[in-house]
Parts: sequence; C-alpha cells; structure tokens
Amino acid sequence: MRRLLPLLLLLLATRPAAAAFTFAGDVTACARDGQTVHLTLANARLDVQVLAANLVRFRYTQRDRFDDGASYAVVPQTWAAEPFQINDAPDACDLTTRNLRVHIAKHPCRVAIYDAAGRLLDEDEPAFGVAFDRGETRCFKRQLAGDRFYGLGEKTGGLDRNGREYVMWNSDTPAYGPDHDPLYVSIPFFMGVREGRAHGIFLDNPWRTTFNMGAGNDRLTWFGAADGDLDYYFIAGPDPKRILSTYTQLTGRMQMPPLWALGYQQCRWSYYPEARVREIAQGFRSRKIPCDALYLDIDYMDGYRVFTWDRARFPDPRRLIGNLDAQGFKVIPIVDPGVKADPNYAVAREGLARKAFATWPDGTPYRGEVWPSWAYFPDFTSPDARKWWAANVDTLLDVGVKGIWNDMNEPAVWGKTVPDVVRFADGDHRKIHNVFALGMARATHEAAWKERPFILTRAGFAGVQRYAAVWTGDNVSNEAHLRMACTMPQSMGLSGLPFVGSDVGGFDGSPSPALYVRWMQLGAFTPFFRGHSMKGTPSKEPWALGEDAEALCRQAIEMRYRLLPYLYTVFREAAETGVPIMRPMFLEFPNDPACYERDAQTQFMLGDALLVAPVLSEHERARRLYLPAGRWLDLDGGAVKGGRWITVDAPLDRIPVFQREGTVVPTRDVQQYVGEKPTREIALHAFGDRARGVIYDDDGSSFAYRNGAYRLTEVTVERGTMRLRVLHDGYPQQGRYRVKQ
Ligand code: MIG
Repeated sequence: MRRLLPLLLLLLATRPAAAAFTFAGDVTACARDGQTVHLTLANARLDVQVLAANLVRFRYTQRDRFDDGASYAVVPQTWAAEPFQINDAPDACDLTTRNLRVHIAKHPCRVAIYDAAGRLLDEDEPAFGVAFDRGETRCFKRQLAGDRFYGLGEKTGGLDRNGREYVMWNSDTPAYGPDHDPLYVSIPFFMGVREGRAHGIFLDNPWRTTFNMGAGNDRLTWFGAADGDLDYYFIAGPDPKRILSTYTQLTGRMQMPPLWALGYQQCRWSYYPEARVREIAQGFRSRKIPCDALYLDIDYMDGYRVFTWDRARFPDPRRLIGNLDAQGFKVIPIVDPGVKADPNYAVAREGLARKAFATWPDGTPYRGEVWPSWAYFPDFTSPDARKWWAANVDTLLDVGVKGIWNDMNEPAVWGKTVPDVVRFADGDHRKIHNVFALGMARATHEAAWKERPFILTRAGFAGVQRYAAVWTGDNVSNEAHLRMACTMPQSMGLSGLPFVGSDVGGFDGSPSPALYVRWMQLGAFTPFFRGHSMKGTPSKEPWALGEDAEALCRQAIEMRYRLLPYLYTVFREAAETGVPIMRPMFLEFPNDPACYERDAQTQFMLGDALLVAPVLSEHERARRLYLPAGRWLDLDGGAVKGGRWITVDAPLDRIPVFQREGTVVPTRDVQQYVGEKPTREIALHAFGDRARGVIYDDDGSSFAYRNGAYRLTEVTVERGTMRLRVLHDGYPQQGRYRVKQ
C-alpha cells in the first residue's frame, strides 16, 4: 500500500484536468487608442470600441491576438469618430458617450452599461462575467425580474425568448415542431427590454453559438460561442426601432425588391412539365386571381443537376419564360448548392478545375449526398468560387428568369451534416457552416442582374437581408403552424430581416378549406406572400379547395393588390431604416405594457398605420384583440375607441384590420399582376381630423431609384382637405390622388 501511494499520486497529477471554465480575471492594464480602449485581463484581452453614441463593441479573446479576417455579417464601413470621455481609475475604467456610460470594474473585470440618465441597461453577472473553456467562450449577464428578451431571428415559440436556450446552427428541419430549435437561419442578435427601455446585443460570431435567456435558472442569462472571439456589439435604444436601425446600420439593410415581388407568388414541388406550368398560369388568369410569380422546384432540372434543364419536360425554357412574362408571370427556379459529382456534367467539371469546392483536409473535394446523389459543395467564402457561381446564375438570368430560390443551403446533406473537418477558404466547416447560405446568397446577388434581384433563401445568417428574402421552411398544414406563420416572421423582423413569410396553406399536409383561407388571409399581410406545397400532398392553389375558399382567397389576394402603394412605401421605409414591415405591437407602442402580452403577439402592425389581427384558427369566428390608446378605424366598420381589448366578429370572409388615427393609407385598383394597368388613381384613405402619410413610388424594377429616380410625396389631410407636398421629385407622379374618408 505504501508503495502504491506515490504511484497513485502520480496518476492523479497526470490525469487531465476536468473541464472547467477559466474566468477572465482582473484588469491589469488599460490604454486608449483612438476609439478603442485596450484592456489586458489576467486571462484574456478585451478591446472596447466606441462606434457611435449608442453603439459599443466588446471583443474578448483568451489568445494572444484577436481573430483576423473580416466579419461576414458586419458591412465594412468607416464610422465617424464619436467623441467619448475615458476616466481610468484604479478600480474601474469608465467610458462615457452622449448616450451611455460603460463602467468596467477591474477587480475582477465586469462590464455594466448605463444610459445618460444613469439607469442600468445591462451588466455582467457579478460573480462570473466572461469565461473560457479551451475554444469556447461565454458571457454571463445578470438577469433581473421583468427583463424580457426578443429577437434571435427564426425561432419557434412566442416572441419573448425568456426561459429558453437557443442554438444557432443552420438546420434542415422538415415539419419542425412548435418548440423545435435550431431551424434554418442563425441571427445571433437579441433585444432586452427592461421597464420599457430596450437595448440590443449582437454576437458577431459564425461558429455554433448559444443563447441562454434564463433557461434552467433564475439568476443569469448567457451567450457564447463554440470558438472564435467573443465579439459582441451593445446597442442602446431605448426605442426598439432605434436599435433595429443601428443593428442594420451594422449588418446592412434590404435593398428595394422589384415591385412584383410584393405580389402573390405560387409554388409547388413541382410544377412540370411546361404544359402544367402554363395550365397553372392560365388557372390564375381565367379565374381572375392576381398572381405575379411562378416557381420551378427541383424537377425542372436534368437529374437535379443545378444550372441545367430537363429538356423532355422543358424543351424551350426561354420561350416558356417569355410567354409567361407576356402574361405577367415572373419565373423563379430553385437552385440548390450541391453540384452533382458527375464527370459528364460541365458544371461539376468546371468547379473542380477552378477548385471552387470545399475539400477534405487532404485536398480532395468533399462529397455529400443530396437530391442529385453525391455532390460537391461550392466554397462561397472564396471570391473566385463566388464569381464562378454568379456566372452560372447568369445562364439562368439569360433565359429570362427574374428571381432565384436558394434551398438546402444550411447546407443540408442526407444523413446529418457536413463533417467538421471539411475545409473552406476561410476555415473548416465548424466556422463556415452558419455563413454558407449567406455566401451563397451573396454569390447569387453578385450575378449580372439587369433588374433588381429577387432572391429567396431558406438558410441565412445575420446580414442576409442585404441579399435575400427568407421563408420559414417546411411548415405543416395545421393551426400550430398557422400561428407560427404569424409570430416567426415578426421575430425575424425584430432581427433585421424584413422580407419574410411562410408557406401559405402549409407545405406538408392537407389543410381544410377554412384553414387554407385563414392562412391566405394572414399571408396577404405578410411581407413575402407565397403559396407552396410538398410533393405528394393535394393541390393547394387558391382554387383547389372548393369554390367558397376560392372566392375568399381571391378577396384576400385582391386586398393585397389594393394595398400595394402602401406596402411599397413600407418596404421603402424598411430599406431605408431597417425597421421591419410586419411589426410586433410593442415596436410601434413600446410604452404600452399590453403590447408585450402573449395574446398581443398574434396581431401585428403592417407599417405604422394598419393593425392586423388575423384569425389563426379554422373554427373560430371571432377574434379578441388589443387596440392601443387612440381611435382606430375598423376597415369593415366604423371608428373604435382603443386602449382596450375588444372582441370582434370574424366570419370566414373577414380579416380584422384597423387603421390608426392620424394616418393616411394609399391604395389603388386591383390588377391581375404588377404593371398590368397604369395607375389611374391613388385613393388616400385618411382617418382622423388630421392625418398624415407618405407615398413612395419609383419604376418598380430598375436600379434608377438609387440615383434619385423616385418620388416621395407627403400627404396631409385636414377635415377633408388634402395637401400634397413633394418631398422628392425624381419620378413622375402616377395617376391622380383622391381623398377617401
Ligand atoms: O428536401 O425542393 O424547403 O420548399 O419544395 C426537400 C424540394 C427540398 C425543401 C424546401 C421546399 C422544397 C423542397 N426542398
């Protein structure tokens, strides 16, 4: 025994240490260099950079230096040097801007952020702060009773994120359940709201990240990444709209889409052969149901080879697309990232020759199995590969397609996920996975578009709004998903993605006519409005569920087309400011506690003038909803007093929509597609003794608006008398304006 003891001790000493976090420790040095304060910590380094009065970047690393390489999410830009004071005392270092004070306690290092009035906005958990475990990082924040969290993009559940833990790892999740996480898109950005004052935190890290919003404990929240710098931006509000505007100043904003992309779009897996596509087009026109776009899902390709056509099904794509265009339909084909590993296929050969694909560490191209069977995956982090991809997209644009639909870009592979060791120019799969789709959308955007691009993507990362609209993937024809089709796009809007929507009718399954109608009624008010359905499910075109449903769908779609002048103006506002199109109630009314309630999350504002309370049930024929203070105009009735919950009748032919007092909503007559008829008249619906609104207009498709070729008109109405003021006169006025009260 005595002889065994030293051996035992030796064994204990050489046993690897149990996994444990190392905390950042004391601040040992602090030095200002322009906008940045460099802090040396016992076990890490921290750079604090003041970018704007309400925007401060915190970057921690436990390594010798910070990660190099540009951010995928943040738009390169020069920030004007925002003045700030620094007060470096033995126990703490304080940075003061016009809007906030960053207090960094030194023993140990803890960050607390106050507004200009000295109110605490956010602080590190006093006992923990920032910690590391090998590559992993964590930032612990103190949680106070009453804190609410929003954002994180495409997430299930209600809008508030409290009490759950969320992961960012883009995942192909067909028929996801109402609690499932993670889904297709990763937006590592959230807002915290404390006593009506909001702040935002954006963790700029593409690795697998985790956000614990108080799950499993009553003490703290934390966020962290599997590797890479702990690089986060703190954004002060207090107005949540201001946070979104700053967040999108960082990560970019949606560019104006073509106007037709605001119309109704029809998809199915899949419409083929071309005669079937023509039949669908005819189906819309003969029934006078407006529609602007038809999609081609994977069966248009030759054996799922991207950038090819199945010539038996589609003998002359250019002619088909031209004919459809003449009828007012844009054609949008799907493009998946996997390139079939087939030596007789030019795209695969070219990609190999240009070394455009991700590889194994031994340099051989990686192959994963997807629709075309074994396939190579483009390395969208390589500028050269992006260029090559864009040139391939050009071949589709050349035959006349007006939009591109990117799917399977998580990237999805049968069997699970791309192996971690697979290499891209910028790093291995663990680092690149979440930004794969962002790179694909970027490459697609870099193609030679002659008109404004319309790109639809399933997966994405923070910043994807610069390139693409996003839909919420493979939902199901049931009420739980109908509800999600209302809340998820709102959450995405709260996370910088304004152009969003869900498959109308549900992708998988077979809705009852009533469920389908309710879905269409919701869809008519979501930014992206597309019906879609899965292979093997019954037809889900607006006429496929019987005559009654057809009439009600037509009504909803016609409503959408009437609202286009208003909607286009709201799109413009989103493109200019980053404020979403479909807005959670609290975004418009941040000081009204009722607007944060769960029940208020199934209604929303479309722009600042319309309150939409869709019926998210196939059986209910009434709707309880909240009207904030002030008067509201029931579009199917008269004025209603707000500041209270009301219940309204909602038979199957009614969508409860209310106009806010003091606003003006421009509408036009119904067209079967955008551009079918010239605008003869814009009706201005003013509500209130005094009302104000703006109308944005441009040619709807070219890039000329960027050089000022647009018209912005302010309308004020006072007791029936209208006054127009042209704020920007770069495009001729369409039609005449007429007040409707
Ligand atoms: O493995 O292209 O979410 O919209 O119809 C399924 C076929 C692949 C998933 C998309 C869906 C699309 C389908 N795709």
